[in-house]
Amino acid sequence: MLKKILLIEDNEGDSRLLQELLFDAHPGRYEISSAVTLQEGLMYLNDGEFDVVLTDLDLPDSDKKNTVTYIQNKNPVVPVIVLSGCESEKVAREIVQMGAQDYLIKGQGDGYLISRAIEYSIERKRNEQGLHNLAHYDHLTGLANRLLFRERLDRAFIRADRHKTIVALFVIDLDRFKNVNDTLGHDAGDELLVMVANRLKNCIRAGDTVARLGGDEFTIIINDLVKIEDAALIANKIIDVMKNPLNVSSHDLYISPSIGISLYPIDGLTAESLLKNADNAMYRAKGNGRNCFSLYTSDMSAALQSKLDLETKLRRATDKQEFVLHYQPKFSINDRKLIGAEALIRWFHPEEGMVSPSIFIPLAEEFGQI
Ligand SMILES: Nc1nc2c(ncn2[C@@H]2O[C@H](COP(=O)(O)OP(=O)(O)OP(=O)(O)O)[C@@H](O)[C@H]2O)c(=O)[nH]1
Ligand SMILES: [Mg+2]
Repeated sequence: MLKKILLIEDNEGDSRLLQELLFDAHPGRYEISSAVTLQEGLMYLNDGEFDVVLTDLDLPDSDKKNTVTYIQNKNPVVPVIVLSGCESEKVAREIVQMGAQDYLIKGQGDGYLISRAIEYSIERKRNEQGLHNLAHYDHLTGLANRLLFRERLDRAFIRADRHKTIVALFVIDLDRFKNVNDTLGHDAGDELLVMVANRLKNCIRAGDTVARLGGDEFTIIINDLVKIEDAALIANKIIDVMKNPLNVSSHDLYISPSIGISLYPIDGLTAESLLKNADNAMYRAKGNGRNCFSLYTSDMSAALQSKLDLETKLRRATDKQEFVLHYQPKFSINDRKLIGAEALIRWFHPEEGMVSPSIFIPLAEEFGQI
């Protein structure tokens, strides 16, 4: 199969020799584009697809060590082989350690050896890429996983600082997803997660990231937001696209999302705080009846905190026997007799006194303590 090579070499003689050696060894196997400066090489990488880049280390517009970094920044998937004089072999070896796939010493070896280095580099890069994918992508949906999500989020912060824009972080959890697993099985659940992933991908622009953090929980990083309102627009778009049924195992399923949103730098400056806040907002969306979104507000953590405190106290209250029953007698008006009593539960808290049932009953219900 024809392989496309980008050769970046400022010495015309070296460039011609290498092309001739490759041609003699394997006529017609390689198509070579040649550039004489790094800038020209990077332009080639912009415009076309290459199977491999061969680059000289001593280019007029670059220093030895940065050449490969520039190439990899432009195209992270293309394998790179460095060409060095024998006096720079040590540097060449270091550069391979930094991420180039191989090096060749000019004037050593024939076309067969160069060809072998090329094939081997392509193979090696493919393996590296495979390992990279395994480590960075969710195997079920193909979305970014938690690791890549964190890398992208850090990059989004830097970008937002530079451009004075906002990053929106969405945490999306599917509503009652357990029902799908329980009624149609885990495989159907998996199938549904893949379809949801594809729909989410369609809601965002190329520079944004959708990730699956695990289970039925997804996140989206939206870059370059100018107005906060735009985050709400995108959230509504997601809710809308999820309204159409998904066909899983010949069933039409309806699944809705609950979305929590936090914004950088307004709601937090670190990945942890932003994620925690988006999570809290997502729980509020669940609490508001699901299939909706909620923007994080700073009072939310205070409200949430006092709710969590109350939950803890409520759990201990049973052990400490802080609940008391008050009996309200029932009289029959007709025969003026006591005919029974209603038992009313009261929470007598040692510090806070009598806590109203209108506060603790809904909480106890929510926490499954009733
Ligand atoms: N099919 C499938 N199910 C998963 C996977 N990972 C987690 N789950 C299930 O996803 C469900 C997620 O549950 P939750 O989000 O807590 O609950 P839910 O039923 O969606 O209800 P709410 O989120 O509260 O609306 C659990 O039942 C998990 O067992 C997976 O990879 N595949
Ligand atoms: Mg869920």
